[in-house]
Amino acid sequence: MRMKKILLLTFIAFLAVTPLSLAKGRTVVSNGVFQVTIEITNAYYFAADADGIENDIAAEFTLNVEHEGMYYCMNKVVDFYFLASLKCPSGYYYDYLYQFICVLDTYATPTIYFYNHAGEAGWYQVILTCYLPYYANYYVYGSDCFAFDPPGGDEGAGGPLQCEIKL
Ligand SMILES: [Ca+2]
Repeated sequence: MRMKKILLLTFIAFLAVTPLSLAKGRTVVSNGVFQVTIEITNAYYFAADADGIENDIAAEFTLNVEHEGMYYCMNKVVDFYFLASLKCPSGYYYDYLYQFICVLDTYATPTIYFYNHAGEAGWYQVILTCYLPYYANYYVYGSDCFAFDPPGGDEGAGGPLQCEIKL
């Protein structure tokens, strides 16, 4: 009994000291015909736009779109949605919805830029969710998350909030 308690406490202690930046992984979304795999590989802040303030966030991810399953697909074009979300230390969320249209088989390493969003000190989370069509009016979805703590303090607000994805 005592050993179980020690093991449980050790496990909890391990979870408590695991950095959030390690909590990342590959996410596979499949509708039985197409499979989309996403993984946020890195996220950081820097000065990306003309204001010169280090309050811009970049999140690099890998995107792999391929055919899956036994069904032959005549249409080689895949159409799906990406929700790019940024959670700030204050708890505010910024969500940007993108439509992706690509041909099979696609592998890309895009980068999401959140301009002028890093105005607070503390931990940020980038969450990328893929919505893949599944029959009419239904979607299958999956998310990948990357947490990071930009060094330094409060950089303050800069220009307007913008988001873009560059391939
Ligand atoms: Ca900026």
